[in-house]
Amino acid sequence: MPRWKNRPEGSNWGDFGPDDQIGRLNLVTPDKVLAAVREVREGRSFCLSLPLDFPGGTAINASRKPPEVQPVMDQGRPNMNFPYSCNNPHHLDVLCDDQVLLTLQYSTQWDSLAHIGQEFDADGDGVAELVYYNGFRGGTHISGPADHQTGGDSGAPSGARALGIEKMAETSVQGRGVMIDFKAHFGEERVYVNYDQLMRVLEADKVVIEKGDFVCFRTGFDEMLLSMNRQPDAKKLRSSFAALDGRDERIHRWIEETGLVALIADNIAVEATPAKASTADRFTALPLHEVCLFKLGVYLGEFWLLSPLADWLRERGRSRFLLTAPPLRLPGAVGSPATPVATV
Ligand code: UVW
Repeated sequence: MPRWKNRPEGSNWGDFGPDDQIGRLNLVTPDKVLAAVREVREGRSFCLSLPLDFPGGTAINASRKPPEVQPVMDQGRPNMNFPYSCNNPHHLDVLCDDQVLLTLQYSTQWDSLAHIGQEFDADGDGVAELVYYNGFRGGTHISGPADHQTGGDSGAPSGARALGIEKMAETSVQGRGVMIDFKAHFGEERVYVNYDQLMRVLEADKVVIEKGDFVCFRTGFDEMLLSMNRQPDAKKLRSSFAALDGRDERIHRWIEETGLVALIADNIAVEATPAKASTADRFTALPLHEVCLFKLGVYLGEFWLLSPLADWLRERGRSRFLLTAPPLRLPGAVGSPATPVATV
C-alpha cells in the first residue's frame, strides 16, 4: 500500500522513489563531489562548528539544555584519571572515559527530515494525519512516548524508524558548499530577507547556486553569540541580523527550482523567527522548515560557525568550497550535532 494518495502542493514526494528517505541528498552524485573537490586550491580547512556548549544556558531555547559531560562509572568508581594499578599493581595505564547528556539540537546541528512534519491528510480520507517527508507517519515510523492527540501514553519507544539522522550520515554528506554573505550587505540590522533582496545579494557577489549545492548563509549571528561567551542576550540576538523571510513564496520556489540540498546558517533556525504573520486559518509556524524538511527533503543546518570562512572567501572573491559535514550516525535520532569542515 502506498503511504500517501495526496502529496503536499509544491512537494517532491515520490520523485526519488516511493520509499526514499534521504531527499535532495540524492542529488549529490559523484560528479558533484568531484566538482566540490575542484574548489580546493590552498589546502586550508575551517572548522564550522561552535564549541558545543554554545549558545550557553537556556535563554535561547528553554527546553534545550547545554551538554553535561560526566565520567563513565565502573563499579562505583569514576573512570577519570583511573590508574589500572588499582585493579592490577603490575599495570601502568591511566584511564579517562566519559559520557554526555547531549541535547542533539542545542548547538551546531543538522535537522533530519524527521525533525518537522505536519498535520496533513495524506491518505485522502478527509482527516489529517501526522505526516513527515515522503508520507512517513507519526506513530508508525516516528514515535515518542506520548500520544498528544489522545493525551495518553503511546506505549512506543521514542525514535525515528524512518528518516532518522543515520540515513543522512550514511551518505557521508560531502559536496560543494556555497557561501551567501548577508552580513556584508545588511550589517547587523534585523532584516527579513525577501526573494528580491536575496537575488540582489547573489548578483552583487556573483554567487551561483547549482543543483546539489549546500547553501550557507552567514548573517553575523555567530560572531555576536561567541562574544557573549555562553551568556547569550537572547533579545539582542533575536533583534539583530538578516535572515530569510520564510513566508516569501518566491523563496519557496527558488528552493524548489535550484535543486539545492541544504540551507545552512549561523543563526537559530535558518529562517527569520518568529515568521511573519499569516492570514490563513491554519498555517505553519516555521514556513521554511515546512518547505525544506516536510515537502522537499532539503536539510537545515543551524548554529554553524560561518563568519571566519565567509570573511576568508570574500577577501579572495570566492564563494565556493568543499564541505564535509556528516552528522552522528545515531540510529533513530531526529537531529545531530556536527563538526563540519570547509576545505578551500
Ligand atoms: C525548532 O526550533 C522547532 O526547530 P529548529 O531548531 O530546527 O529551528
